[in-house]
Amino acid sequence: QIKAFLFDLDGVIVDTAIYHYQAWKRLANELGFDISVEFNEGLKGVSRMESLDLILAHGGLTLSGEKKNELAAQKNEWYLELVSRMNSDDILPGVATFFSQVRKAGLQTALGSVSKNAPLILERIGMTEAFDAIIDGTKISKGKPDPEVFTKGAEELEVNPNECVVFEDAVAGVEAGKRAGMFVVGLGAAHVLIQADLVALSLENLTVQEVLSKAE
Ligand code: B16
Ligand code: MG
Repeated sequence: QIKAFLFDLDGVIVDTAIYHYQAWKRLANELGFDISVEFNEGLKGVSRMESLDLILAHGGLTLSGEKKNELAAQKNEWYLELVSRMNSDDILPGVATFFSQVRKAGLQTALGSVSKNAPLILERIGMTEAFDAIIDGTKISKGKPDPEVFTKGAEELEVNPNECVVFEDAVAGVEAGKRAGMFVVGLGAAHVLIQADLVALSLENLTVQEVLSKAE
């Protein structure tokens, strides 16, 4: 029986992927190269430092740990400038309706994000109270596709992995949910999120009953 829904943040509740992309692109450009939208797909759900490593490798650069910390801090500063303008209008379509159905169904909720900025973003959009547990980048040591973020979520809610459904838009996140032993709903394109148990375009295209009927 399903007892909890675990949600990714970026791409599921809000679209911060665009801001991450803009900030990383700005950094790459300053370093003398560019990153494409396609390349950015591979950064979704990946931690800040791992993302930087992928970007530097893409640009053919090898830098010292000190320089990398500096660049990661610079990217985060640009990212926070963009995020600081967010408000409840940035909540993705269908999220509010879906969450009211979740509550009516008596399910528990957790956030499973590898972003260290997740609590700040939840505050900005006024959704902190919507979650019974919040797992963010400060509580984990490994980013997606490692299952840690979702395993910790289940632990905090005191439920078993097979009682959880994960909602994810990223390839790495879907893999993390599967490795945690959970039912995974992929939000996006079915040919991209091939590991997901169920795929829909967004939460707007789903009902809680539909998810429960497939997951149970
Ligand atoms: P930060 P999620 C992830 O969030 C993003 O998808 C990924 O692009 C980002 O690098 C990562 O958080 C770390 O974010 O730099 O804010 O700590 O998808 O797990 O909600
Ligand atoms: Mg995501």
